Amino acid sequence: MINYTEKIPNNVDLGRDRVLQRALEHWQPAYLSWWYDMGPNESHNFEVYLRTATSVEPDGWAQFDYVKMPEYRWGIFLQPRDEKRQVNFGIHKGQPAWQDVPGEYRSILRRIIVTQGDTEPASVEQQKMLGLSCPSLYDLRNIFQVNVEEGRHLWAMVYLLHRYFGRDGREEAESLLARRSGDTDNPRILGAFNEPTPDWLAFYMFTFFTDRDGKFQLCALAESGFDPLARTCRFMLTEEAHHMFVGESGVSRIIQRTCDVMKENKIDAPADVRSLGVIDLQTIQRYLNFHYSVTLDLYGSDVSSNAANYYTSGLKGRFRETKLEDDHTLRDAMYPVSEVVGDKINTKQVPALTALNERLRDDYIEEIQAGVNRWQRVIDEAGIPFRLTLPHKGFHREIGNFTGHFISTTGEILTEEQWKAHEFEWLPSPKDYSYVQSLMSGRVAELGKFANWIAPPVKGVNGQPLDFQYVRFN
Ligand code: BYC
Repeated sequence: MINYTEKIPNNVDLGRDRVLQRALEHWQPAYLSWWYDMGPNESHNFEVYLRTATSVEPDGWAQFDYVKMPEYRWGIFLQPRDEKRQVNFGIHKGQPAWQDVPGEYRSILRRIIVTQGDTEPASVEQQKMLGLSCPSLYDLRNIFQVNVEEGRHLWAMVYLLHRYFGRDGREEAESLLARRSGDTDNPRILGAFNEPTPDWLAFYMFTFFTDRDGKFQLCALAESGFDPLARTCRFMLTEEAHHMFVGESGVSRIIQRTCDVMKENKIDAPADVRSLGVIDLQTIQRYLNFHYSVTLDLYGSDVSSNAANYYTSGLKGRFRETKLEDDHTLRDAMYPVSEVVGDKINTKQVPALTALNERLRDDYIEEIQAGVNRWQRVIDEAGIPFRLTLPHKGFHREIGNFTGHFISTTGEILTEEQWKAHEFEWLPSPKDYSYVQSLMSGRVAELGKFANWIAPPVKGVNGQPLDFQYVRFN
């Protein structure tokens, strides 16, 4: 028998809970078998310089060492309990935070946890092949770090399902290993997690845009009145920060390299830029448009009775709920949402309770805009007259009020025919994808070397130099 207390670093007293131990004994081999099947391709013998969470102490929660990924110690950590914590919003505001699942909310709470849990293995599946075409050992190590931590986030949700939801929780935990990203019969739950991540530009865009949805959703769940969920999400956010760093710095390094080549060679036409083996800024803009729009869909409908219920019942709060100054019940508050009326996009006021998805999306957009501004600075500093912009909120949307409408990147309402005529000015075309992939045909694995299409990072991982052996291939 496996000693789970040793094998799974945890601060939930795993060794003393026999029921939970039995559930995990059952699930863990299935998880590993999923990892062997769907985890990073051909990587099982690699020794990777990884960070492993070993506690929740702010200064020293992680240790770095070489690990074979199937032997990674996927731990279970909750932020320490605050005995005085209360439900901070909704109709139960002021009651002590729940340490167990309130019976009347059992099924919606399970649904939220399953939806969150489903995204974690999905992203590992989406990134499965990318290790074969990494631009450096540094980047290879980073994608593996992201992958094992998404695995840990799956463990975090599975812990909640096993510990608090009995038999149906165990069944849901099994289904989390059965769905597959992009599978026609048994897909992942949310749209963006069924899209392919075919190359490294897509990977960095995904970790910048989609992992940041992860951040905002986790922040909303970290406000939950169901205390174990709140405490779990708080710790997950610690790791999430690195994933977004990988995305933001990855795109920034690609932009940097492109700008350097453009300046050096005094060129700006995309064909000339491509002829020198780097990614033209226009293609980067199209990838941005794609990842931004599919990620906006992840917030759900602009007007949603589900979202209102989650909030009213105290299960899912707003971004930084406890820092907001209002009544935290939103009984009389209104919030603006967009809708398409004829050939116009109008704004209308709706009860704020029903617009909570839209509000979280707006909070997200603000942070995304700041990140895009940082990318812009790289272009500006190179003196290149090109602007990276976020497309209109209604562009290329499949969930919410814009569904079924054909909106341009600048917010004009078009006919389907007009929209199609511009599609590949706005979104990556098959040719763009094949060009980007042509740059990434093999792995760059020499110490300290970086592929031609990306600049080196400013510094290495955990104080190590850039020519450190971040991955040993054995
Ligand atoms: N695709 O009222 P509606 C992360 C469904 S990312 C497909 O509009 P609601 C990560 C919806 O499920 C964060 N279906 O929306 C990132 C519902 O179906 P049911 C993940 C969609 O319920 C990178 C129906 O449409 N966490 O962590 O208010 C790497 C009507 O729903 C979509 C969470 O999402 C879509 N895009 O809100 C790794 C938090 N959108 O239930 C990890 C938990 C909606 O009627 N989830 N639908 O069958 C939630 O809070 C909510 O489920 C949502 C949707 C915000 C997603």
